[in-house]
Amino acid sequence: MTGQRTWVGASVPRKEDPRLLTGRGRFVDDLRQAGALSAAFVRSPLAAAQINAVDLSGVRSVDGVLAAFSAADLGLSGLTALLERAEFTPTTMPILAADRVRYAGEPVAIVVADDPYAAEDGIEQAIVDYSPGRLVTSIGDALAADAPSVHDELRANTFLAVNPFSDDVDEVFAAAECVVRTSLSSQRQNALPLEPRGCLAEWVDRDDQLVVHISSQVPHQVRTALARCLGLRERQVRVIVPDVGGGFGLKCVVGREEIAVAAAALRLRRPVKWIEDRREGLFASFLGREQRHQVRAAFDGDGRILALDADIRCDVGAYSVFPFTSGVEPLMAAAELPGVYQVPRYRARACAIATNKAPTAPYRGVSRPQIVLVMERLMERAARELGLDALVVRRRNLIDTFPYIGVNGITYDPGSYRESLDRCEQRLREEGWFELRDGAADRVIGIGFACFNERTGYGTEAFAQRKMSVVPGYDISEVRMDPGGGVTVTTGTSAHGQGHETTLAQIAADQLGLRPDAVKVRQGDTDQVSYGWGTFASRSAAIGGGAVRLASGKLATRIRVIAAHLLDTDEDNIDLDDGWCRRRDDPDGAVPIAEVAEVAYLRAHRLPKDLDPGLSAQATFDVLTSGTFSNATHGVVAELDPRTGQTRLLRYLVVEDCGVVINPKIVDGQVRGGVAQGIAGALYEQIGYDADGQPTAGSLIDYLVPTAAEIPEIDIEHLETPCAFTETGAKGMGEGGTIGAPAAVLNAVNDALRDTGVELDAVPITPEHVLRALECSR
Ligand code: MCN
Repeated sequence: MTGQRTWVGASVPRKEDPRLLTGRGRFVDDLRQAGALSAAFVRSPLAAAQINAVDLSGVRSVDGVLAAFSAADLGLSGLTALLERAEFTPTTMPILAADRVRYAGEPVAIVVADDPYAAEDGIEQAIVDYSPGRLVTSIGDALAADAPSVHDELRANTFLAVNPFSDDVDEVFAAAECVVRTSLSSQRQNALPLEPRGCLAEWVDRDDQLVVHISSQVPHQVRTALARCLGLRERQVRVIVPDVGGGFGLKCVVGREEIAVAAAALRLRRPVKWIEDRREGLFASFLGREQRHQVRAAFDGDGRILALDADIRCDVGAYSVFPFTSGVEPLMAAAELPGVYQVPRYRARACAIATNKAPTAPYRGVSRPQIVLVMERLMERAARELGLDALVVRRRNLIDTFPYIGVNGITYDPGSYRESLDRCEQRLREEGWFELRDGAADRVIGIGFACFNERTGYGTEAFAQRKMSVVPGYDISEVRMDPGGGVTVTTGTSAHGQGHETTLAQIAADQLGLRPDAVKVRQGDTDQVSYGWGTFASRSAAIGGGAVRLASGKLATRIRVIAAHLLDTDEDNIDLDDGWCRRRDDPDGAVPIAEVAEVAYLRAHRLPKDLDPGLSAQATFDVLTSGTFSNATHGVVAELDPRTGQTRLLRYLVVEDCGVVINPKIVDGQVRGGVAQGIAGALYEQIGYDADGQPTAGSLIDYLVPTAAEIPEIDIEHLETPCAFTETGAKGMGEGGTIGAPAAVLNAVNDALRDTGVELDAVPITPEHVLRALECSR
């Protein structure tokens, strides 16, 4: 046995918090490099236009400006993200717009100056001659017969159109006792990390390397993109990710601005820094979530689903992003729509539509907030049509035998779908919320539930099925012990708020018989981490944690071999525990792990004859199935104010199951943050566009980010169905809060509106929507 399970499962305080909470974190903008210059971007004021000429001579004469480059000056190839499927049309996102702009805010030139103020002054002197063109700002516009093309290569402004499930469902619908429909729409949102994007790039002669510090979730993928765009070898690019103040998916794609900054640093042979400002971040960064779903479901008289027929359209903006492509939203929505329910027949069409708006990235939850909204609305509608209780209808349809192979070809590993719903309902009943709702004649109160699963730990196989040309999946970890017994774990994951320095240390500590504070987790440096795919898709606990556990286990074996030699016994007779290697058969036979480390490096003559000096081990881990599904039920009590139309959440309960919980405190924090983002999507945040393609939210006055005053106390209860095929038994959970919240809130609001005859099926639910609905009953 290698160590005892003592740290996995414990709420170890986050190792990163002392520095982050006392202002001692080091984010990109904290990095000071002698002689560093500042960059800023000339951006298109128009959403669609030809560029006739770019004149930067006035920019270059501004005091403090050192250089200004247009696309022609830099001469870079753009980023082309590929899906290897015929239904996808590849397009290129140029690093700077050359002959055409496709969204308001698109970068046209980069200005480099002594300081950010001079760079901003420089921007104002740029003269760009545009010929405004026709534009499309909605799915409807983009698909119109006479619509202008966002890219000449695209037919009908469609990056991707798939028909992945094509059961002949029409006969089922014709014969079904109950058919319900939903036309669900969700708005465009900004992931809005606290720290905007940014980078600092410089060429280092000594290492023959471009070194780029960047706020990113995917350092190795940034390296590949930089090397390809700049004509360098991968070895000549080092990407370092310092502390990152959130990403939420926005930073798991590669930005064109960062490549332009690196190109400028190469040209000038000076360090160049760019920090996105909040306004740029709001409208010219990567957005997400704008979708329209037309879905019908056939039910039998008992409320069992017979078939599902879905048409899914995603407005993905002007460009396909590297490496995930513009296909990520429609492909995930179509593949995972059935969710926690047993759907025997399924037809889906899904497409990614180009519009003259900022491109989209896979924002936390990626399409699952929307598909859960769809399924949960369908459950409620069917129940209403059939005169059944909506929770009863859910229970009749929940997947209840595992593993379950869905109509979508996905294998669902065991979870607690029914138990989480039962428990959530039971708690809200015991607390008297149903009585309050039914008894308070002078108040408008509703209760909403959302049952869902979260596919996590996508391995190589799952991404290969999506037919990405760059296929993420596995992770590699190396665990090294130094001569003093200290441990460094490298991981290819790249935390940006998730607390991996703590949780991955807990996993290693258990294997090595050490305390987590003896383990340092090193991530986010392509020269120091062997290889990895970064942090997204709630993969780090399941896949990164698996690699860490395997590598630590290998190192533990090596330590036991040396200890056994020193203690004159067999390695099987050695336990690693609390810093010691102990003989099982003799309480007095023990040697400190630190002494084993010292022998391994400094007194190698004491090692067993066939053992090399040093203490390190490496391992790779991948998930070779469809992934692992965590699950949850959210229960919400909402009260509507009939005078203002405001929605106030009185109670928020999450009953969730992410398998073995490595660190309950961190998991609870993830759930709470996720729910807050989900509530933001349900009730507040929206990036709108006017008819000219101008974003209507240019500051945080217009983009309504909820504060602590709007977010209720979030109560969390855990169930635990260990995953059979991850090394730790953990399933991922980093997106679940965001996935379940919009549906639970929308269901609660619709429940409150039950006497009005109005059902809402769009988010955000604004006070206007609520007031209009309430007026129907007056
Ligand atoms: N964890 C655990 N036990 C489990 C599962 C997870 O203790 N059974 C811990 C993990 O060890 C990790 C955290 O919970 O410390 C989240 O783990 P996981 O579900 O594996 O997700 P990732 O670490 O891969 O994070 C990605 C996920 C995604 S996809 C987005 S988007 C997201 C998120 O996490 N963006 C975030 N959480 C975020 N949190 C912050 N603060 N900032 C972001 O940008």
